[in-house]
Amino acid sequence: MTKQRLLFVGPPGAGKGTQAQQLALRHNLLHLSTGDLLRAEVSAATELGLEAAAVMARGELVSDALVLAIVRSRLEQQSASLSRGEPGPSGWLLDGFPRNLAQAEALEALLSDLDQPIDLVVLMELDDDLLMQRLLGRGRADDNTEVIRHRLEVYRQQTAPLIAYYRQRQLLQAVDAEGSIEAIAERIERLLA
Ligand code: B4P
Repeated sequence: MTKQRLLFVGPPGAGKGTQAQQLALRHNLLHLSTGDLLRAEVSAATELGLEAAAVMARGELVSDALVLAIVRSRLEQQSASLSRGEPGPSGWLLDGFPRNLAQAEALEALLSDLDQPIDLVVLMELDDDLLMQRLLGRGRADDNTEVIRHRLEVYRQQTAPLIAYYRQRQLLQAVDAEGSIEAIAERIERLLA
């Protein structure tokens, strides 16, 4: 059976969102991007969005409690709908979450409650120069040189420790994120079998 509970980890601009969206479609997985969910809150100008907007614009991480509340409610909803036998995706793909050890530990506890262990953690690896090029090309509000540099620093300090955390649990597989979108998708597909 194909692996169907997946995490995508990697530096900003590695292409997590790009690959996650396509993979979720191909395999009928629930795609949860904390970045997209936060941006939706910002656009809707909710209380949560107002709190997140300034933090995101600085390239820092939004508070763990806030992000966790979002992920928890979505995963619990899906689990409840599965146990009622309703149609819908049976697996999920978390893109950009967790982003630090506290989030990883909270996720572990949540998934243990739901009896849904992680099958695979995909680490997308790319050089800083290429990350910078891709993000400047994308041109989102938080994609300017200074903020990108800060996001890379935040990644190194807070997110990169997840690599050892998941490697130790024998869940981590690294993928070279340089090349065409299709070539990278094929590399990821090979890990799912
Ligand atoms: P995210 O939304 O997660 O975005 P990202 O890491 O910047 O980008 P990603 O790796 O998904 O790259 P993409 O596919 O778009 O985070 C944004 C902010 O949200 C964070 O800084 C933080 O403030 C907040 N946040 C999110 N999750 C959080 C959490 N768990 N806790 C706290 N805060 C959180 O690709 C980038 C560009 O490259 C695109 O233009 C794409 O078209 C291009 N591209 C992709 N693949 C390519 C390829 N193979 N070749 C050439 N270009 C490619």
